[in-house]
Amino acid sequence: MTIEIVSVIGGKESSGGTAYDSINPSRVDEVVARVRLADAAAFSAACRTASAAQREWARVPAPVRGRVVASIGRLVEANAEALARLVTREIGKPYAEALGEVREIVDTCDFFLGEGRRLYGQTVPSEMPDKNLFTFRVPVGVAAVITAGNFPVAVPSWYLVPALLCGNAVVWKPAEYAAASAHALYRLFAAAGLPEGVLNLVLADGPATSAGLEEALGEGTVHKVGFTGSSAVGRTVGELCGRHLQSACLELGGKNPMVVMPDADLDLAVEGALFAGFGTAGQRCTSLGTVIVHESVHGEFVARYTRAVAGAVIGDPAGEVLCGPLLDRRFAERYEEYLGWIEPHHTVVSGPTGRITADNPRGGFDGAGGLYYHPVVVDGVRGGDRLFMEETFGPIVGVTAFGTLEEAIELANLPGYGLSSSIYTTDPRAAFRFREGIGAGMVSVNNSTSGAEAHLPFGGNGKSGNGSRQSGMWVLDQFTRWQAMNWDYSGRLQKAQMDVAEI
Ligand code: UN1
Repeated sequence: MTIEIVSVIGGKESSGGTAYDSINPSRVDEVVARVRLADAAAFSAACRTASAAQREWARVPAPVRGRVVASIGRLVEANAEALARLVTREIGKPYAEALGEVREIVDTCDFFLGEGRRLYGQTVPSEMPDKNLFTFRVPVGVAAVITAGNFPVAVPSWYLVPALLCGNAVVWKPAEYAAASAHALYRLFAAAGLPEGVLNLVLADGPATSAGLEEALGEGTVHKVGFTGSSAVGRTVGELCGRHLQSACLELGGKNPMVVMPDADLDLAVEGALFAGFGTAGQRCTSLGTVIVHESVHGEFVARYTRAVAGAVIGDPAGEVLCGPLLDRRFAERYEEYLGWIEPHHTVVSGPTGRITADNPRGGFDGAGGLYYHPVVVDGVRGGDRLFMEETFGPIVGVTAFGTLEEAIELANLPGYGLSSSIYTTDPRAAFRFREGIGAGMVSVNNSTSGAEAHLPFGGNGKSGNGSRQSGMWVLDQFTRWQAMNWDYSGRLQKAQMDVAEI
């Protein structure tokens, strides 16, 4: 069944726009949704609508906004399976993972519904008598939220839920190739009782979004941008915001390392490398980039990893598979370019590479018109190789060997990303030294690089982001600003720094 979807601004469906088909990557000739893409003017109009609606929304008491968040959570829970099925159909994410992704929205709502009753400010001692100091969290205003399609519903909820809870209005621009999933989530949010204009869905392509965003920033109708996507686009978004003195919360790419120490449980490490490398077809920002394995266990690790990859089930994401198709045609094209980064001094230990087709099948599986690719493990990558340094969004993992922990840490930091990282060891000293030395925002010990829980700070450094953090209470600093208040009841003018009380 093909559905027709359009942007929703101020509660009204907007007509017109360029036609775009969101396809099923498991069968590329199946259209999931016929989408109308809005232009830049529609984007900036949505920001004006949001700006007008935000003032009233900010006056709704935070505990009441928390109740709306609670309703969103219950509605998502009640529709979890249908939403997960749609995600699987539209982006090819294995159903179990899609259901987990929907669960992550519910977890996010559960966390923030209580925050509506906290959203604490502080009382702060004054340096003068008869004077009290306070802090308040105030909403930023309008948040423009621009999200990728690899997590088409959970990652948007990381922005939408806290932004709305804090009293902001939102203009949400999801990835076009995940428009149907986004639209379904939008409808659940709207059904929870948000006033019109508080959450707006704008379906648009990149150029229209950046032109519309620039206009809105210039008009002063956007006060925060939440962006999840590539490091290259993130840089542009950050520049745009900086020019208008607004800030962005950037969640960008990763080249996430996994260090395997000589004392590691190798089977556990292999299991972690299999999931982080090839779950979601390697298309998480937290997916595994390179395994950095101690030279004494390198051969054994590669042998076990190769066996595990050979046995991994790839196929229809509606079934029980590790790896489905790539997200969309453009990701498949880009992934084929990454395969060109394999160099003569590398050894493809999992092979063959490329698309799974009748001519290049995997076991009996011929991919049947889907964007399915062989999982690739490349041994012998070296620091400085393109494959070692740059994110490859897809099912390809590099392996390299190291001698000392210091070397491993240096290699792990070398690509200059800093999102997720992991170490497998039974030695707590190695684990803590790794944590101290690694530049990543997230560190796992004896667990894979992907699969962060929804209430820890999520985010990266370096090429992975601008240090902003999503999730948990830390994201409140993205969607509120601190307001300081002082109240002097001395009845005279007490001057700070000049009238400090003496003892
Ligand atoms: C992403 O790919 O943008 O930690 C987010 C994880 C997931 C989120 C990934 N919870 O792998």
